[in-house]
Amino acid sequence: MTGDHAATAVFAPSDDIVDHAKIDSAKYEEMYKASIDDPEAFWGEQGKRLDWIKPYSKVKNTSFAPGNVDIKWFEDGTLNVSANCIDRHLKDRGNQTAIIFEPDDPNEPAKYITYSQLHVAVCRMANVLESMGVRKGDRVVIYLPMIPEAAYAMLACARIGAIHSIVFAGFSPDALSARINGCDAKVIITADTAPRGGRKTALKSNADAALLHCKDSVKCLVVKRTGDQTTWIDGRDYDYNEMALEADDYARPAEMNAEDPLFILYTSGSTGQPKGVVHTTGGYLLYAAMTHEYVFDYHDGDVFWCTADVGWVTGHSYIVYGPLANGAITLMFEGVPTWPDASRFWEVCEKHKVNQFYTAPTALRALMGQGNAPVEKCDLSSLRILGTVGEPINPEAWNWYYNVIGQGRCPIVDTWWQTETGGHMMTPLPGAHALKPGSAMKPFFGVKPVVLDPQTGEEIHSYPTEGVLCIADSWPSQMRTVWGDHERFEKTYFSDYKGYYFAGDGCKRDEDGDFWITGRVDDVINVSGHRMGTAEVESALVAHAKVAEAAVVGYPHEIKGQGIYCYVTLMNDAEPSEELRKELRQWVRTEIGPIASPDVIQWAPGLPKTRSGKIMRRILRKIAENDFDSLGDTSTLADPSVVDDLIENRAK
Ligand code: 6R9
Repeated sequence: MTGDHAATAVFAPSDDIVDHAKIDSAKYEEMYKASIDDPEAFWGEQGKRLDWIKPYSKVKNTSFAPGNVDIKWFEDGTLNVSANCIDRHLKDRGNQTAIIFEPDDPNEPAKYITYSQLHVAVCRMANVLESMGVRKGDRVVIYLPMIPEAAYAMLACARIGAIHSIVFAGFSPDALSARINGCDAKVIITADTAPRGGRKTALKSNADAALLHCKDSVKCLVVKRTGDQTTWIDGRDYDYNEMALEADDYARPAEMNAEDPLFILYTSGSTGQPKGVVHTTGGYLLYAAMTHEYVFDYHDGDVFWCTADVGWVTGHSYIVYGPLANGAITLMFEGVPTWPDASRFWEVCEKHKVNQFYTAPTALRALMGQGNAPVEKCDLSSLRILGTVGEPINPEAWNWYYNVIGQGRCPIVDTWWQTETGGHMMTPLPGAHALKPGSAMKPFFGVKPVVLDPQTGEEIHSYPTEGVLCIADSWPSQMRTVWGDHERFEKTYFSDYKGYYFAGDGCKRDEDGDFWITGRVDDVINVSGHRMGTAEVESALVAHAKVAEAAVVGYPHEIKGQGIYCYVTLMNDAEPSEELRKELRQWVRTEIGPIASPDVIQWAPGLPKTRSGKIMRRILRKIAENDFDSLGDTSTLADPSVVDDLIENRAK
């Protein structure tokens, strides 16, 4: 991932893509310049995408000043998010599908929920919540699988002005109770049990276990997904399906200030307990809608599929809020990519004629390891735009995605952003940019990325260059605070580099001014005085035909300062051997250079990943350091047992 790469591989969009696109390169330049030269005018105009109850007269009032970080957008305007995502579409597209629900089991029929049906379902859920005592400003925790009721619940909260906090359905009871207590929720919404990959998660019993550690007053609203038997506590547990039948099918949307919180989403940082990231109403929705339209070049009638879970920010912005604000057709998938087999994603694309497909590199690498046969049996001709999010994508996965999935026809938007940023920050636009595999390319409108020298904190203006990635000014969907702890907000994001939002990522800016995210800066290793992105070594390793996945960390090395420790997952048909180890070492030396020569290669049948698919390098670093006593919390891993295996087989 260097400037050299950038110079050799460039993929310009086809004429078809450019002709169809809402934004071409001239338009991008013009709009980007306008957004930076005069943010007030630019966002004042863009704000008209939303329906306001009371229009705003002020647009931007933001400060990153040390000790006084304060972010407000459209501060005197009022609106309602659910009215913007539903009611305003009823006149023209009441009978159009809003949500396609594809269940875990391919033999269970899909559901097509129109905007009119969505309206009724959301109003009913809003009335159910009100009848349980939920009022404007109250917090509601949502612990649901990927079923339409998850979207109803989010929008029902928005409708009455309650603040939702979604906890990913894969989290444990402990994580759940910590979040219920952290935001002092009045109600938690869950389901009986949740099918996923042919198995079932006992959500209600997890909620029961969590609620043992919460205030007695917390109520539990239970959605029926499978009809499985669950324990029931009268007075605490409420039956959603029964109550919804009785509930009125209209609820008036509450008038909310643009700066009223819409949701809290807990996310982990490099230190301490997870933080409650707070997003507000007006700026967030506007930015989610605008990025959804332009980044995916969404046109009316397109079928958009984001494979994330609503428990992560990607699901919030690009399954629910962005698409629905645009009157789009959004697909919600309950299952996993590899069940019943590795063609599931592609079968769903064929079945629903998906036009935009948005997923994570980790899923692509896993599927790539299964070969091309599962893809080739499906008709993927409906696909027009592909997207990735969550981590840097290595060129091999990128090429596979581009050539095998997109058949060389579909631009890939590599979208760099964070829970904290609410929406895409850097990404190519399909009709505007020639792609470079692995580069997030250019800032979205209104985003001012800067590269700082990590030692001096000074802005680096020349390029090619490398440094820490910061954002110099506010954008509408920026997080506003950490729930209940504004000081932590300032300390985490604004204290290392004063006057800037510090994202925690490092980046390169190549000779064309295009950005390459190199990963979290805490993942940077320093080998014999050479700084290296662990992602670079990983990328080299996975470029080898026998490697499915790799994670690289630094570990203390007597002579070099830090050595390079590689965890390598081989392809199904490859056998670990001493020869292969040598071959891989030589391979990396040839790919990057002798300074990147791996010191240790450990075979890893599995890597410790969070349930959103991020490799937990913190744990891998500890294992590499032989420090097994301070692995920290492993309960949030998708499969905690891989850690035991890695420890047992730690390379000597
Ligand atoms: C949306 C999301 C944020 C962190 C971020 C960065 C990494 C996300 C990326 C990417 C390289 C991309 N990240 N997208 N790195 N290229 N396209 O993932 O939010 O879960 O908060 O993670 O993910 O390191 O700082 P979140």
